[in-house]
Amino acid sequence: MLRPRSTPTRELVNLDGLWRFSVEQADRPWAGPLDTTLEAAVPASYNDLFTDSAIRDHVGWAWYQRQVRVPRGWAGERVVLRVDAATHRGRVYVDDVLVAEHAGGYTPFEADITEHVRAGQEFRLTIGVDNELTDTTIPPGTITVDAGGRRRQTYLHDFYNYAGLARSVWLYSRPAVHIEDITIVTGLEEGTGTVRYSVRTSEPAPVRVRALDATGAEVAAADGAEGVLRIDDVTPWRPGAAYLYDLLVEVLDGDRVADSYTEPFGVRTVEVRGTRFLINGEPFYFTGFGKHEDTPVRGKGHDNAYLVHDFQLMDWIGANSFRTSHYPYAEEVMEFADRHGIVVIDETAAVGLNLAVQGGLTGVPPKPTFSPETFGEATREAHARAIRELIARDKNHPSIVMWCIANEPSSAEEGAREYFEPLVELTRKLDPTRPVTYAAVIFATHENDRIADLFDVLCLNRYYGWYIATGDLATAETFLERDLRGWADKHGKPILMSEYGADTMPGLHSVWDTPWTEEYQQSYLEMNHRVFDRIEAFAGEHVWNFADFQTANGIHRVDGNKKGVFTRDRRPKAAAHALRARWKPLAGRK
Ligand code: GCB
Repeated sequence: MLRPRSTPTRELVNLDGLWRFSVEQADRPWAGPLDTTLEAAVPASYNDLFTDSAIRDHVGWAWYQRQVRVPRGWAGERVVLRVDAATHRGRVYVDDVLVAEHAGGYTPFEADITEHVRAGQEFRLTIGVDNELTDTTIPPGTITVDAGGRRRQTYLHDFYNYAGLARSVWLYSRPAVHIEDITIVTGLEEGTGTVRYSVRTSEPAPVRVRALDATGAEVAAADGAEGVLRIDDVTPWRPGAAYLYDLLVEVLDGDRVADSYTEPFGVRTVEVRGTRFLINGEPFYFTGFGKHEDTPVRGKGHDNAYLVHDFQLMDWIGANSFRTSHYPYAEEVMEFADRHGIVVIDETAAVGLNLAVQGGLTGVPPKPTFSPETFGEATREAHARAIRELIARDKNHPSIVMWCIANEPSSAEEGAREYFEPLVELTRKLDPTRPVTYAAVIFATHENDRIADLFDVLCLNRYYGWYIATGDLATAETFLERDLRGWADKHGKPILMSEYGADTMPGLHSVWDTPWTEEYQQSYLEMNHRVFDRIEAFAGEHVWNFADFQTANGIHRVDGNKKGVFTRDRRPKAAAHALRARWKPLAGRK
């Protein structure tokens, strides 16, 4: 799905701002003006905006509404409404008419509303957003009713179930005959870049494409909806040294340009060879974080100030990459990574497909994770849709070098292979060019995991010294090394530590190995690094987490998860300086 852009043939109106808001009309199909005095900011999760816990903990539909005027110059154009994300399910009404419905909280959807609006006139736009998670949503969850009759949402993932319109809403115009999709796949042959492109149009029409370099000069051109462009003396897109070209695509109607759209792209290749992860044929060692979209007040609301600042901090600390744990991030984030040479592992929202975590450290599930009664056919369908929508949205970003299709599924359980095999196949069919991975939970060992061989890279989440051997780093070091060597010896694939971390209260200090202190976080990371450096197959390290983040309440959480190397307001803990000392020089060494 193309991102809405202003082009010579398309106009764009941003609908962010203050919208009327209510959770009162809860489950009623919407009709009519909203009777409320509340206003909610868009983009933002609604949960932390208000002081009312009934809103924060609300389970079900919430309603956003505003008036929108269609620009008067849009007569004769198609009018499209685009919602960047409605978490987790959205319904869009133009006046009283339902025009779109979408499940999946982190991918965009749109509706052609031309038949329901008039250029120059206003209409009432209502967006319903449902935050419910069930066995058949991605991510999954369970709704219970408490003693007081209130509905409660529980879930198997460790971040707060923020909901609402956390990303932008757009109104845009496009011509009747238009470009629907563009796919770009690049290659490098000595000094020449190859750009395989394919353009889907709303109806058969002549297509012309031109590749422009960063100065706007034309470097290649072709006619036709599919083809290969060759760029001589190409400047590749490199980690830390981004270079973007533009693909200018035009649909023609005789001599007239009916539609025009510009898609940026970078020329680079990605490949797994043995235990190496190669970008442009050169070994790449990942340094960085699992992140979250999470800030005070806004929840998961996209914010360009935090975007810029987070990337500044990543640069300061020497991080060359991050994983979009545990859901697709806002498209602004992907575009920023493209422009600044940051490498991304792009993850679906399939987090919590694991009932074994309910068994605590025994790892024994109270009931099977993969079964018709728990996560079965319908869950897998929702998961497949999440993969399709992620790849459809993100396939052209040079920064994205790998798809991560799940975080910590119960991969050692019966049924895991049957569940995952078709999903891996689907991912490869949709994008044969990028490696595929999943992040393996600690209960999945090299001995009992049933799915690792289906994937290209072993991403391991390990917490020795935190959840296991708490406060005993010597034992933790032995356990970790044994665990990692087992995987390395068995699979001969690159290993990336996709999570390792220790909760840390800023300001808490000790001369001993005391969990929660700033010193312990540092010693914990150092212990991990000693082990990584002894293992040949290591291809990278992503600390959990970039910053502290909000979670559901729990006795093991102190106003959220405190494994951040930065606090929630982005101040460094002591470990940040230690990481910086390791990572800054690493770029040249590994
Ligand atoms: C994990 C999860 C992550 C949690 C983290 C933790 O394994 O993937 O979502 O936040 O552990 O801190 O427990």
